Amino acid sequence: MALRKILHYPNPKLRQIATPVIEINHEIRQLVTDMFETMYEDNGIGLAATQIGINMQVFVVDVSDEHDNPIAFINPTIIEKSGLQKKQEGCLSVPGVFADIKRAEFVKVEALNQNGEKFITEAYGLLAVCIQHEYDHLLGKLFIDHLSPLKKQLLKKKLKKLHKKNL
Ligand code: K1U
Ligand code: ZN
Repeated sequence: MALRKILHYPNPKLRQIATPVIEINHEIRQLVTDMFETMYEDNGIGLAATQIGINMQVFVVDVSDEHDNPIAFINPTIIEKSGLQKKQEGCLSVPGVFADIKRAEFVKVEALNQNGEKFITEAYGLLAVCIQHEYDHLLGKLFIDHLSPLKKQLLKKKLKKLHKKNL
């Protein structure tokens, strides 16, 4: 097992569109294991391969308090969504920034697991938010892209200041 380095905004790799996984082999299973380890280490509830510089359609989530509900999604497709909810989001690739984002209340997702088996999951609440957040990462989209142009501008200024402070 190995911890992977998480890329931070504005790294251009975060804007790449992930490509489907062709074969679920030992390398992919190792990637999924490392992604769970990295996500738990950083106190995250989700992590997309894009965030560690790997341009493949893979993300992991676990919104449980006990870290006992890990789910890996390979080549996911959101096949249904409905309703609306507004929840505060953060992102391991945009540290120090939190914002209320509107997302669907319910999603139905089809994907492959680490064993290459197709599964369908239905999610509400925080799990639905997390799945949509990670799915966006695979499309090169960040949660701050959902903000109004004005709010995004203000955030960009804050991020620049934070970046200078940490140099
Ligand atoms: O993709 C990521 O950067 C992980 C991100 C996922 C996420 C958080 C909050 C709402 C939607 C998606 C995080 O885990 S950031 C960590 C965090 O802020 C958080 C942790 C536990 C519960 C709620 C938020
Ligand atoms: Zn994120």
